[in-house]
Amino acid sequence: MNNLSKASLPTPAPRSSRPEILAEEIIERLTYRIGKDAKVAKPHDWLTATILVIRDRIIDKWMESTRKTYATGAKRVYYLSLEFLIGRLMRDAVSNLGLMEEITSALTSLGVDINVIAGLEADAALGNGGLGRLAACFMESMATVDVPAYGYGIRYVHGLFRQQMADGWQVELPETWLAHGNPWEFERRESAYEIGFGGSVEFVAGHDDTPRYVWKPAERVIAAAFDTPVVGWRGKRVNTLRLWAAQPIDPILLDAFNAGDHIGALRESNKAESLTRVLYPADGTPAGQELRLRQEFFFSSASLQDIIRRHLQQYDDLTSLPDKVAIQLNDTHPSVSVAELMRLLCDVHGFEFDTAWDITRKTFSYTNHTLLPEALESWPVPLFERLLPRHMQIVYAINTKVLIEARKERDFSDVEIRSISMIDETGDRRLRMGNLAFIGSHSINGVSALHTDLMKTTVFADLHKLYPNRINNKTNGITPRRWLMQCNPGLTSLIREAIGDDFMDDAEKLKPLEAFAHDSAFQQKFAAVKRTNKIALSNLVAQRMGIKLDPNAMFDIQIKRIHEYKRQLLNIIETVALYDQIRSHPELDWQPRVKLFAGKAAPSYHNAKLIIKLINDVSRVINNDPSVRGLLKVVFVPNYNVSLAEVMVPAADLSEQISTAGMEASGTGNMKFGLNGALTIGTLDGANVEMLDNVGADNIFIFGLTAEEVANKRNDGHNPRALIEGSRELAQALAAISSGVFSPDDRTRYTALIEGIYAHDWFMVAADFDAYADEQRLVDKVWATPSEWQAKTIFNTARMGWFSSDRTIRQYAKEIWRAG
Ligand code: B1N
Repeated sequence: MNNLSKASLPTPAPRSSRPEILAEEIIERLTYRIGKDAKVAKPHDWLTATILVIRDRIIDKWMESTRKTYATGAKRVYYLSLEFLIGRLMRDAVSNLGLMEEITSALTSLGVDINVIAGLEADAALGNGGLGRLAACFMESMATVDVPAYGYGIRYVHGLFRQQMADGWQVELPETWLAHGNPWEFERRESAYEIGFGGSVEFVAGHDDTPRYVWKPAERVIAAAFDTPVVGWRGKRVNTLRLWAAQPIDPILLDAFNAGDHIGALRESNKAESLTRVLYPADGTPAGQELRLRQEFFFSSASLQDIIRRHLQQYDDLTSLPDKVAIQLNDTHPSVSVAELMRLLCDVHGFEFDTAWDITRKTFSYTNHTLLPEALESWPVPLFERLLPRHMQIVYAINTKVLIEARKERDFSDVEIRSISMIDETGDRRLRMGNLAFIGSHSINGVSALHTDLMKTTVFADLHKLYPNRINNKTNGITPRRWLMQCNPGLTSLIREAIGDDFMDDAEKLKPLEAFAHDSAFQQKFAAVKRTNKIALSNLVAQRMGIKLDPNAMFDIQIKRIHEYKRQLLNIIETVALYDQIRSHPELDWQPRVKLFAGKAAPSYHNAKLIIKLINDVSRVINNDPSVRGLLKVVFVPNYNVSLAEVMVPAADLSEQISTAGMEASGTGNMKFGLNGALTIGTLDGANVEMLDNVGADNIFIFGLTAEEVANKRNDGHNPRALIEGSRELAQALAAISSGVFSPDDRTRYTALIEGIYAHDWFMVAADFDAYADEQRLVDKVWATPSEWQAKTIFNTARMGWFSSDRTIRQYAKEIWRAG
């Protein structure tokens, strides 16, 4: 089509937001898109029809945003992440478009309850935990602060597994978010790329006689694009989340089929599609299988080919790539991109190695999310070389360049050279993806102040010495739209009544709420909102688990992945100790508590699964003991996901953020709770440190060893046995668990788990126990004076605005991307 005929095309009329029109359109979609009569339509049909109507309101803004970026020549930001933990989209989209009242009333006029259909939407659980949820918050904030951005990831057919309890044990079931179709996504058949694996590298003479390396892959699959719009607050900008699905080059091998091999005819096709079928359920635990490396390369290559195509279409020349493109690597999972961009620039687009290297480093930046040695990705060299032979050559070439620079110009020692090398030679040779990402980027950021400091002194100490200006901090944030306005409408209304609407556009404008902290009428209203949220959670728990909760009790909540460093074990051991105390001293003034837990364990993580079982065992005993009835309850809520968090976070009085200091890079659940007025009990770890700075020492319960003390204890030798013998409460709780008080059916179930605490106590459970237990009694004391508790609660909400992901994204845009 030529431009003349394009110019004369009719443009669709802008969509109305009047409830009558919305209602009419919902019926129209139901009839003509879904093919259902309103009289027999199922709730799911109403949901799909409603989403289709909302989607139309997004599309106009989406196209407008894309056109604006093109017309202004603005820099585009690409966020490459193997995970996007989105949750449900409908409420988010409607609320950000400012159409909540209109859609609600349109549906009401049709006899449909928006809350009922909203509850049917499947969670998009394309992530494991904090890292994936951060990517989702960032997508929403980039649209909100008007950064032209694309998220790139994988369209997993099965997201994070569903967790069920069987006799208190975690059982994993497949998750099927696409079962009812996905009305949010647009398949872009024109945006498809070939992705190669294996094969060999040939050295050929190019057409102008310059020698070129050419990779001849043995296997190829197609990456097909699926786009989901991401609406910013007040619908300002709509960005794109582009997820790749693997498809076979040939859907069926007809020769084989005709020869009667009906299964073999589909083998290639199945193999291709299995590439993007499931999300790896490991969070901070290594997932070192070949399929994982294939997934990483698959989405990296597809994204880079797409970025290059878009850039060339507009600018015609890749020399300007770093001026117009910023690529953020979300941890090392997409870090093979560094080698892939080099390959595309040198082998496909004819750049000299040094020029390509300059472009590459200026284009990439990398976020590190963990320092745990076992979570740092590395691949066996033979595996990497077999799958990506050309990339292996490029990695060696880069490594040579860097090591020579370090040795010749900087006089680095052998030890330092070994630590900056991309190849780890301590055992079997492995490619260190963290070093590749670091070396290939102009910016490397940590996710909290403490974590960034530790990066400089631990894993990246020598690379930091070589490139001292690259490491910087960008403390994580959360979107206040989902994590306050949508999940806690009661609190949102109350804040609006008190201080007006400014905070809705700038979370730091929650500050004026401080003035109400000691206002007893306001305190009571704040408490009433909390109580309503606690009743909503109690109803959910009653419905799903048949357990009755008392909304007057303190709701003490720990929700996050189950991991030894996050110390759910410390929490449950302290719960056992409290149980003993209450029974020994029933005459004391105990404050009623409900201890709530939720979270998934990596399927292969034995101790994490055992900790879930322990929580359930303890829960059964305590909840059935009449001597603590009304004072203590323990609940493990199954299948933690984003939607469950949206109910639990607003209902919390106390937020447990008790990781071993130095091990939680940031945490983001801590921020969600604080914003919703829960008080935190926590260690000086990750972003807790900055929460302390922001809310003030009077409004947070900090206990335990510092990161430095933990490191010293580990170096100088730690004697947990002696410590335990000196702490009666701890010793008794450990003895009870270890001897089978909570597992009469298998008395040695927890013996080895508890023995680990006696033997080495790597996670400092024994070392921190007394400080934790004492702090919990202080929590009780404050809780006993409601006006005091309420004031602290209000200070938390008022002072958490800095943790908005809008602030984080503005810092990335200004200091790393130079965009927006
Ligand atoms: O990233 C979050 C932080 O708030 C958390 O503290 C941190 O633990 C989390 C391998 C990870 N770090 N590393 C991972 C996830 C999946 C995987 O396969 C590692 N997740 C974090 C956001 O910064």
